[in-house]
Amino acid sequence: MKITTFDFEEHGDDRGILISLEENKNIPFDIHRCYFMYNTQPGVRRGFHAHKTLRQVLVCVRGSCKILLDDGTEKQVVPLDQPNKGLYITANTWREMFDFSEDAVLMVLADQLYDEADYIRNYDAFLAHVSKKSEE
Ligand code: T46
Repeated sequence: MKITTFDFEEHGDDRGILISLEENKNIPFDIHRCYFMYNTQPGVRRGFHAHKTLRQVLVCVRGSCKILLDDGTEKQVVPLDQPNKGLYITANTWREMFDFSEDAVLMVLADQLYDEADYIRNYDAFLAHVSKKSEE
């Protein structure tokens, strides 16, 4: 499975560091939504779904967490532990987020507005979906 991560340019000086995220520049799509999760409780695992079309970039802007990606054939775990690192997740990829540090803030930039119809929340339905896609 091909994993795409980004190392965002840091604009640092003696005041600190600033990172800028811009659509179709260092983010590979038009940004239509931004959401973030924090105060994630110990031991929590979130996600457990894929998207039919949504593309997203995940950035753990504070603290750390891990992302499991699964394309239906292979699984890989990507640690997110630096605010200058982005993980690109395209459609048809099952994801689970876990191992959140107490201070973790996971920010997500998405190319579409929230649409529950784009979610595949059942793992067997996900496997059937990717298998059908590979036959097309
Ligand atoms: C994803 C991973 C990385 C909204 O009302 N608007 C939104 O934009 C989002 C993302 C969620 N919600 C509502 C829907 C649920 O009632 O917030 C609640 C929690 O959402 P969910 O259980 O889907 O959260 P996660 O952490 O399992 O998944 C989220 C995104 O939904 C998903 O697209 O890829 O983060």
